[in-house]
Amino acid sequence: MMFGCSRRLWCALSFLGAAAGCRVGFAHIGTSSIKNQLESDFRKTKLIVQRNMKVELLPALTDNYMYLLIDEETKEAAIVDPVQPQKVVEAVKKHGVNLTSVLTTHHHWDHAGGNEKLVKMVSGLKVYGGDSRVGALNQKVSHLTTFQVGSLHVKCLFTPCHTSGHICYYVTKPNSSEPPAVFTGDTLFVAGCGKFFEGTAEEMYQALIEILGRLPPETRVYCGHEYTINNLKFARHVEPKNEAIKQKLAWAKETYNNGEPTIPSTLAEEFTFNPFMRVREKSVQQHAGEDDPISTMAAIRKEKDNFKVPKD
Ligand SMILES: N[C@@H](CCC(=O)N[C@@H](CS)C(=O)NCC(=O)O)C(=O)O
Ligand SMILES: [Zn+2]
Repeated sequence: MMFGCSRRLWCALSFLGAAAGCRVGFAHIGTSSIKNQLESDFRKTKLIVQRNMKVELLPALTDNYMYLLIDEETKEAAIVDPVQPQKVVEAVKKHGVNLTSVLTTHHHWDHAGGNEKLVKMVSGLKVYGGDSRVGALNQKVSHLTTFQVGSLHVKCLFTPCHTSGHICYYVTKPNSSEPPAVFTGDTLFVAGCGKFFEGTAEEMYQALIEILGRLPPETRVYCGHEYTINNLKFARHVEPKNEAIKQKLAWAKETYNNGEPTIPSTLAEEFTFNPFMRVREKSVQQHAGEDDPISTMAAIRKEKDNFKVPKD
């Protein structure tokens, strides 16, 4: 019931937000910040519990996610892309953990825009990132830099394209049989990928296929935005006969309508329904009218940039 109300009000407000005509930095505008507030209050948090690590999904703004990563052994924690610091501090308190690290995927406002405030609220934070444009950065990382959050191992994966300094964070617990986690920011989304603002199709191919695609298939994918439904509608347009896309879309609609996150997926799943991870498949290449994976990547990204998302 609550959902229906919030959702209708959101639609009205999002029209006002769209009329204001802005993208990055939109939360500074009055109507949009009300919209952000409503939307992220409605969206539920979700806790993924493993024996050695917990990940709490914290919805932020309209469709962003922040992630609280907890090492169960030491109760040390890290936060990924803390754009709304007050919510982070509340989650840290609720779990009774020691927040030591900020993992920043890229410098865009909707991801790194809370860093400066958070370092004032919590002392001694290590702020990781791969781009000097990241606010409050004090631990600059590059490809294959490693560090720890308590007993958890974090490996930085440099995936330039959406931005030229984008980093994904791959997290494992040594000697554990449980699935690893990868925080993919705006490089890999569930069933999609980020826009190529500062890079090329070749770089996105490298990121999705050669780097992320080579992680263990059971790795859980925690991405920067709740874009799953729109991404799957585009995926269906690319591959109308793909059953994995149809099934995932039906599941995502139901999940989203319950106010629940559609995240995480796994890398194995992504290879079944994400067109940008399927650029080596004949069906995707034929749709694009291309015969190699990188030209296909370029063509479908361009097509998605102009795709009018159908209502159903
Ligand atoms: N299509 C987005 C528009 C916002 C946008 O451009 N998002 C950026 C990340 S902040 C992006 O890379 N989107 C990927 C895409 O639209 O395929 C939406 O559904 O709201
Ligand atoms: Zn973003």
